[in-house]
Amino acid sequence: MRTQVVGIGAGGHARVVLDILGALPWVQVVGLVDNDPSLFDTRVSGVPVLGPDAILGELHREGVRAAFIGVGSVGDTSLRIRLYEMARALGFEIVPAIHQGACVSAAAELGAGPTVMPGAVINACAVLGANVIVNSGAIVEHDCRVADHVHIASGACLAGAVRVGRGAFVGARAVVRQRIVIGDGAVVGAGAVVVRDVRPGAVVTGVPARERTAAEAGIGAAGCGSAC
Ligand code: JB2
Repeated sequence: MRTQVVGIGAGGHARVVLDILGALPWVQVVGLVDNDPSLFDTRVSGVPVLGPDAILGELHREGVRAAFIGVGSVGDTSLRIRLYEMARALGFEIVPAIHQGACVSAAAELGAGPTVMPGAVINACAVLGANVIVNSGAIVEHDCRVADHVHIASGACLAGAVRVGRGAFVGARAVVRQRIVIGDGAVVGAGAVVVRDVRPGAVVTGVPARERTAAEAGIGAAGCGSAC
């Protein structure tokens, strides 16, 4: 019997996760929830948008016990964290979404609900927490420690034994040198080359990466700007 799954979020990231789950014979995605009313009763990649988050409890009572977090977030991971915690509190298991074209070492450890996109590499003895995204073509090298809710964006590279703190974001094509520590909630901009530890909550961009103010990094109320 297939596992019934609901997706939380119906934007670009959800479409990529649906693509991955569509190839898994044990998964049946029954629908998506999204708080944008203009999406209700539409379809995303052929999957119906059933309504807002408020209907998740009802879906759970009807027997849907698994979910995926379909919101990706760029720069600011707080929405993904909130949605993951909401889904867990309602009793949903978060399904793993690992693309068949990703390369995950048998000696790596992945936490609950990982999202691993096409072409990603997770090498031996890397340890990932819950709700982590390793996006398309990103590399998490051997012995890295990646905490809960981290997003490693497309093409980023964590060299060996890098530590990334809870809810941090590493932007597209960023490179992080061996043994660097990136603090909780920190943001590494796209294309940055990180050669020094990054303190919790800091934003770093550039080559070599330097700490910036939110204004310098183009981060406003809506999250990360072009720097991410
Ligand atoms: O509280 C919410 C909520 N807030 C926003 N609950 C639910 N269920 N959905 C929420 N959303 C919805 O997330 C928005 O209404 C919108 O439909 C969706 C976000 O879609 P968007 O395409 O803007 O972003 P994304 O998070 O799917 O993708 C971003 O992150 C990916 C990792 C994009 O920037 C992608 O390019 C990127 N690859």
